[in-house]
Amino acid sequence: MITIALSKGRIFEETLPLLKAAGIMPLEDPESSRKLILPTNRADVRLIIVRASDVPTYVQYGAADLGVAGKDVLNEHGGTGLYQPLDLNIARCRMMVAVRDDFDYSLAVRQGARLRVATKYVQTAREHFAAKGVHVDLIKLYGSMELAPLVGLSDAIVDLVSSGNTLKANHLRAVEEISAISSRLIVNQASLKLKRTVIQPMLDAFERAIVA
Ligand code: PRT
Ligand code: MG
Repeated sequence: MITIALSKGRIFEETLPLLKAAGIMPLEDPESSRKLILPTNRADVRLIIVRASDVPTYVQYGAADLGVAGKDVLNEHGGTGLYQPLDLNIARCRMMVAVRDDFDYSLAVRQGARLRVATKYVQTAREHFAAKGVHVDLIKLYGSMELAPLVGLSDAIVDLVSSGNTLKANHLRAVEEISAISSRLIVNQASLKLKRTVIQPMLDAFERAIVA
């Protein structure tokens, strides 16, 4: 049995065509089904539906053989025990630093001010500001980072931006790009060795589908 961990929403939607290219079709839709284990047309392949940030954990411990996770999530997880053979080039966005429209970020940085930064991506933010030599107090949040500067919780946020509409609607602006983000296929290292004859053809099919 091969178990593939996915999160609902954009990752599931954008992974479907790649699964299809590998001949794998889920028999139920996670948006309407309450099942967390979804059978597929292949008796030897099942999908499990987990939170986006939990995908690397399931694969790391071998509870899933494969998974799809954003580079943002992988950077926070650290990648221990994971093989990352393919950039699937899906769920693309950018990791950005953003501030209120009326906050002079470059002045604050020039003056060496200590910045308060709210984010779900503490690891990413710590690395980014350390590399710039900017002193920050990091405040861990679990969502809706855009609110933090509006109510005085922080001077800046580190968050994902795709269309930019959420920033705009909240009178925020992006001031720095930290990195481009896309989702990667991740594979449990032991699974790859033990189940190579089944997993390798899947990887090959995904790779052909990405190029196409
Ligand atoms: O929602 P949940 O708390 O369960 O977890 P999650 O938010 O990590 O999962 P999900 O499914 O929302 O995102 C899964 C993955 O999609 C992320 O790990 C990213 O790699 C990727 N992705 C791509 C994004 C976005 N684009 C994105 N725009 N993840 C989140 N956003 C959010 C962003 O945080 C911000 O609040 O959308 C908002 C901004 O969007 P725009 O279009 O207004 O700029
Ligand atoms: Mg989300």
